[in-house]
Amino acid sequence: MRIVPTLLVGLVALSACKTANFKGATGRASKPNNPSTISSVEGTENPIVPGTSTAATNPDASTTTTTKNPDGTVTTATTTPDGTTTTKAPDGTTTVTKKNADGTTTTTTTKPDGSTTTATNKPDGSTTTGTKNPDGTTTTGTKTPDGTTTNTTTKPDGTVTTETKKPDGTITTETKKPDGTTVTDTRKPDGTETVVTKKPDGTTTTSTTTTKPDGSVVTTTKNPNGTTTTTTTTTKPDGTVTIVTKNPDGTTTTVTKNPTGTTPGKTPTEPTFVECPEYPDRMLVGKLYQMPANSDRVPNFSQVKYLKDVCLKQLDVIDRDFTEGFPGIAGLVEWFALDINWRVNIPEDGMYTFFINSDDGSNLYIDGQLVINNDGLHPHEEKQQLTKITKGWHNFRVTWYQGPRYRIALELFWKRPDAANREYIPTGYFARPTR
Ligand SMILES: [Ca+2]
Repeated sequence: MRIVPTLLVGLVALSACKTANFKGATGRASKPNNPSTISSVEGTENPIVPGTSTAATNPDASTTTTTKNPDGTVTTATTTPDGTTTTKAPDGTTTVTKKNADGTTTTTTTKPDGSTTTATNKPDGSTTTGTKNPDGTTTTGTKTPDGTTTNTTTKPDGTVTTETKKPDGTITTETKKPDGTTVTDTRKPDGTETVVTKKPDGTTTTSTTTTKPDGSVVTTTKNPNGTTTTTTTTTKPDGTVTIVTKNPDGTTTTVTKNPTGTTPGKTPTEPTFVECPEYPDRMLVGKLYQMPANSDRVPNFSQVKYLKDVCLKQLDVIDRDFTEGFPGIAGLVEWFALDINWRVNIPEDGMYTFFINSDDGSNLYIDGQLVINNDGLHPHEEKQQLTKITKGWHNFRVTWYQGPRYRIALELFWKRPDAANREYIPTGYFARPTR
């Protein structure tokens, strides 16, 4: 019976592609099993006792170890005389581990969703992995003994992204687009970020962003024509943001914004995103998620990290810099997504035109049906749709994400039947989502 936990540990290690561990485990498991286990199953209908494993030698001299897991599922591992092991896990994942003549070990994992990952471990300790996903993207990764990891992702449209992480914390992301544009983004542990954009026409733009000890952020951009633009963004403790731009012609532009993004002189309003209060109950409820950098669309919310619920009164975020973050998460200004739900009491039957303007992508759903798709990584962009809708309560949902800092926009308008102009949907028609 002692063999069982050893085998299970080996299988867990295998799924993490640690071939060395797996080799040790199968080496033991392929020996004749604990005799008491074998004798206990002889003559029974089901030859496998829960929580035990049995080993059998096949006509081709391979050995199959069948393990019945405590939950009733079965895992099988077959080892051929040349040392190749094939494991079938209860979830349908198949793993093949092969020792190659050159001393490397190759582990191929095929998941039920059709994705295939191949990992090669070399004797020098380096690892190379390759993954083919069902959506057509392929990812290859290497890890060298010094700790540098490189991941290259190729999309069906030909875009190739290579991310390199060095042991000192420097992250370089190089994106080659099908049109020939190359964007290289280098982030150092001290917060310095350099973005070099090379266009097919040979022009190069280099933009370096550094954070000064006083907290101000300075971006220096070398334009293709040799001129330089310098932008200094300073955020005061009260949330006021000052952006000073030194233009190539020697002029200076200064823009000051209060914490809500409006310029002084306008009536200051409350922050856009607040903790959800008990009252009033007319607010929109947004589930806030953190998403991976370089995402190019609204995420599948089941695959990203949920952070918290935040509330907002209206979708009236005019295109602006977003520097204030969220209540309790002040630093979150990029690579986040919101799943916003509320109800709208439509005042009369008729044809309504909805307009959604966002930076970056967004989608509008009414009663679960996609009405406007404005998705993608883009500056503020508006789409509209004429929609027939009946009087009474309807479930509204807007999904939205913010790509790289700092620009955001999120506005939803309607034009009522026979109305001359569009407007934000008056908050008097709003209620919280039922749930
Ligand atoms: Ca943006």
